[in-house]
Amino acid sequence: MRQSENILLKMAETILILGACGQIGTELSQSLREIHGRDKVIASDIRYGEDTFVKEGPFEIIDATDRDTIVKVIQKHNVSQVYLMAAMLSATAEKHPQKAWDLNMNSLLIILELAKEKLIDTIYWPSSIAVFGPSSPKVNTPQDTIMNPTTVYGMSKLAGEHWCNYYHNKFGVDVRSLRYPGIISWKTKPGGGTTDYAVDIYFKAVEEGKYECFLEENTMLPMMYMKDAIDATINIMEAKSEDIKVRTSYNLAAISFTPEQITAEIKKHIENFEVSYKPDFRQDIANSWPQIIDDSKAREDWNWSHEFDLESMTKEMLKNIQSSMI
Ligand code: AKB
Repeated sequence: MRQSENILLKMAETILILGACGQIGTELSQSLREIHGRDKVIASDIRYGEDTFVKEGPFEIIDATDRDTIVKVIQKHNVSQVYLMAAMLSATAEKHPQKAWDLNMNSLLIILELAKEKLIDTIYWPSSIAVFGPSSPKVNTPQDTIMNPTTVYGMSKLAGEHWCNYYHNKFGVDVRSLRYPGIISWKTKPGGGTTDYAVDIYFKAVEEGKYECFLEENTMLPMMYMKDAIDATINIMEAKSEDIKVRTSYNLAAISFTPEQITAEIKKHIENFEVSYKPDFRQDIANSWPQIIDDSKAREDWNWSHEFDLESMTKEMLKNIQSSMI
């Protein structure tokens, strides 16, 4: 099948997004509505979020662990594709381990079962760099390597990846996944992650001219601007099934930097910006993660490439935060 035919087929799909009011879900809903049409994308979350744009189209209240409601909504709207974006992130999950495990695992198993039962055709489920642990190589972390995550979030994502692979191999479920790095955006703030500092720092730079960072100045982590994350997500979902050779989850990378490096970049625009450091429990989480990810497999298999570096992302972030304050 030609790529254009493949895209046309995909555009005929009705999509359900679980967790549409979260940081990535918000912008993903918007982008998918631009591609597929407003009424073809059903946004949903456990409660109404603050942003109005996800609700500029069909919206349903859904708890991602409530199978009956999910089935009703799928049948009501004739849904064929599900993006499962609901999850508890690394820092919050360390405070509520059992709850995090239940949410992150049960929601995935429900959706995988629905695909096995042929109620839906395709699933997108995000994994994370958190699947790696202290014994994984820190630099150019390969697609396949020692993993051993030490956080509940990482454990749930690694187990989830293997469930995806299992359902694909055993039942032919078309599930696709990316290991997101820290995602940086200005429309909706993240909540409960270890990489969240890299979003907060921009807001505090514009709003207060100072920031207290919860990670040490030399902690390097993999990051990505939201536009690249959305493009990657849409690209992997539009790729031909036979090009998706990894059915656990693909390494995905763009930039890596430390708090000190992002501060220096912000200071090029806001000279008097001051940052102090007060590391907390999130430092241990960050120390257990890779610094630079090797995503060559995604680049080879479905032509992934990123656009934004630290300099261009910083310009975009500061410009957009400043204009949203007017
Ligand atoms: C987190 O910090 O928990 C997330 C992630 C890297 O998956 N942003």
